Amino acid sequence: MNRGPRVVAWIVSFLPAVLWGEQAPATKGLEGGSPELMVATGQVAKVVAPAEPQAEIAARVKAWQAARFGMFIHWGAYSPLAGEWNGQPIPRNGEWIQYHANIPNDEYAAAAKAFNPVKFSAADWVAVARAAGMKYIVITAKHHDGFALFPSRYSDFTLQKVTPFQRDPIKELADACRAAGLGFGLYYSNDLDWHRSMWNNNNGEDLRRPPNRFYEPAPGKSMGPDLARQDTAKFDDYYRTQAIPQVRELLTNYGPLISLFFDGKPGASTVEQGLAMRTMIRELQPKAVFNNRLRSVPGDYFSYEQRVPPAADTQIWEGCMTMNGTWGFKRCDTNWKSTAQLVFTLVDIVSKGGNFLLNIGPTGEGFIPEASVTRLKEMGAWLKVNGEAIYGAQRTVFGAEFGAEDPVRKDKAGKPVFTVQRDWRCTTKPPSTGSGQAGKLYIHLFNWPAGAMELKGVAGKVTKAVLLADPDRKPLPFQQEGRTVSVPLPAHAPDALGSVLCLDVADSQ
Ligand code: FHN
Repeated sequence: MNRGPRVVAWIVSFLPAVLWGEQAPATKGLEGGSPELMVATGQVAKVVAPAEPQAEIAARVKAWQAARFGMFIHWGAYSPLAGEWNGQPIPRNGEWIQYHANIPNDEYAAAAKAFNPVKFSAADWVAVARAAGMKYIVITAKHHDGFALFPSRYSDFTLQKVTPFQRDPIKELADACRAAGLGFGLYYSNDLDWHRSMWNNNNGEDLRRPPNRFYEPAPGKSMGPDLARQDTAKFDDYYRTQAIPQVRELLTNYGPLISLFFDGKPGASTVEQGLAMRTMIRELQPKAVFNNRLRSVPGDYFSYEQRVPPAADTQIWEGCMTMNGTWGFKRCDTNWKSTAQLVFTLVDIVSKGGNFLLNIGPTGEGFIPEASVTRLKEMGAWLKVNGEAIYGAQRTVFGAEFGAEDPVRKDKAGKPVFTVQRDWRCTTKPPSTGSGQAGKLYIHLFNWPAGAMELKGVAGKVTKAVLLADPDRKPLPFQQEGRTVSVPLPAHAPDALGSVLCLDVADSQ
């Protein structure tokens, strides 16, 4: 990859941005090869264009942040394969089947012909998301395999061109979301496109491995593109003739979008390319937010993946997570997280200032796995009672509830081990100025305290305490001494998934 001069030029001209662009999270707990690790450890030059004015970003993300809970959908040519190739389950994620089974493009395209989801119903998917209490949906318009779910003019590898299925599921889903009052967002794999043969991994030209042999990188090794072998001329051609025109199609043909989830890898695209994308997004979809994974421009929010930061994160962020172990459907992956884990994760994320984008991987016929539907229904029932503590809620005012660094134990990087506490979390709503309406502290209790819940460091005068699970919202007795508040509680938690104690707080004692 001969990006040396271009990267150096950009580093010089954007050095301030590099210093205060997206802060690469500490390397603690980052899996080997993860993009952030590649940047944090200097494997890849970190070059970003200047961020846009923070006030503009804050205004743009407001409605998206208030939504707090969305559905991620990974659906594509990999879905009918169900994580199996030649009758064998592949390693890792279902949507990476072409990579892990090292399937040459022509064979993969032939297999894609079987994708004919005649039973797909956008209305059914939206109904599941609504019942779950989700406020927006983000679906993979094109993943790393290059297969587009939408009828793109800029690729020969689309659902409509290679399968009997002539409908446009992206349009149907966009319309169903709008009819149901849900936000609609799109995922686009901007830097990886195996069908375009611009990466050495799995583009049919990969000489390192015999085709159709299962492949898994060595532990800690990146599964991402081998940037050292990236063909820059091919990549630039792809960006100009496909990535940018396809994103323009998505920004133009599906109505107002709430968000764009890019999935690029650090160092793959240039700042010029990132700026071209950002300019087009701002021009065509001024209200849409996009994440940090264009990589060469900061974006509006940071995407955490499969993990929640140990403490509240000052960035604007969204955590995306699978419900089992794979994004794309994989028949043999029955390692489902419990509803209790998913509710805790939702609360944990919101208490740290983030949005939760929870994934489903529909089957090749277009059905959502029953195990996902069940969990989503149960999350929706919990949110029916406790949603006011999530939607429009902000991060905690405390922080000690997350846990603490161990005074003795160190991790592999020699940093103190963070011991996570899971007893309770706090989400908040500030007093609305002028209306005299009190602020709210929502104390989410996962480990029901014996006797009373005691809170230290409460700034303000508590005027009322109720349990959201109490349909009558009967006021609970409480004592306040300075900044310490104690609320005697009933003997048993009203909700096994998490019970919310709501404190009204006047903003001065
Ligand atoms: O490689 C992809 C993966 O398949 C999935 O789409 C996730 C979702 O955020 N993103 C990449 C892994 O970081």
